[in-house]
Amino acid sequence: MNTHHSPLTTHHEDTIVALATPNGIGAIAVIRLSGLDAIAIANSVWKGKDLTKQASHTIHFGHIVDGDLVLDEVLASLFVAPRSYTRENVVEISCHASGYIIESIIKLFIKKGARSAKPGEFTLRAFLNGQLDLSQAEAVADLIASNSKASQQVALQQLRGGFSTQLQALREQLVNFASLIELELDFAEEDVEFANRDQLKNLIHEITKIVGRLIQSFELGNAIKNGVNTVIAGRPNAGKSTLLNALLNEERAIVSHIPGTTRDTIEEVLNIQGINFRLIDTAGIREATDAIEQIGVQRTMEKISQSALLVYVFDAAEITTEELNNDIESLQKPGISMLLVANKADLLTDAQLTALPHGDKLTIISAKEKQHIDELKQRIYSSSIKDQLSGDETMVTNIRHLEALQKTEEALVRVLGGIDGSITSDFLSMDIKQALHYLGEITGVVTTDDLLENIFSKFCIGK
Ligand SMILES: Nc1nc2c(ncn2[C@@H]2O[C@H](COP(=O)(O)OP(=O)(O)OP(=O)(O)O)[C@@H](O)[C@H]2O)c(=O)[nH]1
Ligand SMILES: [Mg+2]
Repeated sequence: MNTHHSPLTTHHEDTIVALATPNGIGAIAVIRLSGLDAIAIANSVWKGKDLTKQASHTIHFGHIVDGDLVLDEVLASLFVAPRSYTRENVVEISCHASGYIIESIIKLFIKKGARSAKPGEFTLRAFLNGQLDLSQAEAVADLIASNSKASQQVALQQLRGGFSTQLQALREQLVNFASLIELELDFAEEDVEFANRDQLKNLIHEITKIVGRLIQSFELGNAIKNGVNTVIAGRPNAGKSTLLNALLNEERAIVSHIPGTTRDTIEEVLNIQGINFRLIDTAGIREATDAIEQIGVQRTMEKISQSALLVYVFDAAEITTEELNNDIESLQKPGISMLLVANKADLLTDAQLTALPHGDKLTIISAKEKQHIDELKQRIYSSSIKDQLSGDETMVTNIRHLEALQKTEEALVRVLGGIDGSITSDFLSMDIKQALHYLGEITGVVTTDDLLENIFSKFCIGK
């Protein structure tokens, strides 16, 4: 375990190179060089102004040449250390995006002393050089992967500092206490207390409150980042597939009057107000009539148990009150919200409509006639996103952060218990150190090579 920045596998003296834009044909491609020799290496294959004599944050037109051979007409953007993403010298070459040109230029840079960058190595260097803390570096990957307005906003918020600034400040205060308590250990015989126990308790309460709030935010944060698993289930012929199609506004699933039409699950993403809902249409639940249908029903039950939201659809013209109540009772699971959808309202008389059990859990629709579909969408949204999204709140979206926060919380509970139970300073000190350790893991004050490897290997090359 290293405290503070681990040297990891990056060798700082190396200058690294990679394509920063997607592979394939396009208008332009950007090749990025970072490291001590980045500017010198670019200059050694450059026909144009002397790049080593230019100011930071300037762009230059010129040619990349291999001896007498001109490879391309390009633009070179210069970022002189430490004013760059990695805090090293960085040159970005914008060339024509032909696979051949890109490969030739990268090969040329390697011939002149650069080496291929590993996945995430630019961002790793940004972290190791103190440009970003670890949670910010992770936010870079989240931002690239973001596929909805909400997930982009949350990632951007984290990239801008998010909760790490807040945690860092609290952590520093806790460090102070830890050192005072350490001092007490040195004077063990004299039975003195340098660290005021009441102040310590107040601080722990404050941190616990913030940590607790962050842990709570994960449910929503995770929904924003990964989408909400939403299962559409019910009896055969209830109109589940018709509903899926109506929600997507597309004939995605096969619909027929034959019960047992859907056998395998069908998944599609529906974006409602910036949040992705992963809709899963399932096989109708009943005593299966053949082996394949039986597998389908099993799969339905599995999908329900993995979902956050269950949209239970019933044929309002057919179902009996008893059947309805049985279904609701057997499908209700802790941790899964359930919405009731009475379908085929177009077939009902006014008297039948009013006889339905009204309430904010029940939505009456006609999937076939596309009636009240928007109302259902609104309910799907508000059943998962209870709080208003303001766009600037700090939210935990990362399971690694969640786990570190939970361990911090556990350690803090032990510290509080320790103060109240008047345990000795050395045990108190140990629990505080644990809390500090887990808090530090989030921002990367405490890292291991494995942890960094794990995080950055998931990045793409060139980032
Ligand atoms: N009148 C009316 N018919 C509907 C409505 N929704 C669905 N149906 C009809 O009900 C039948 C069954 O619809 P599906 O969407 O295939 O039902 P399902 O729940 O997916 O059925 P399985 O896949 O077999 O479990 C079809 O003939 C649909 O046209 C509706 O709102 N009104
Ligand atoms: Mg179906």
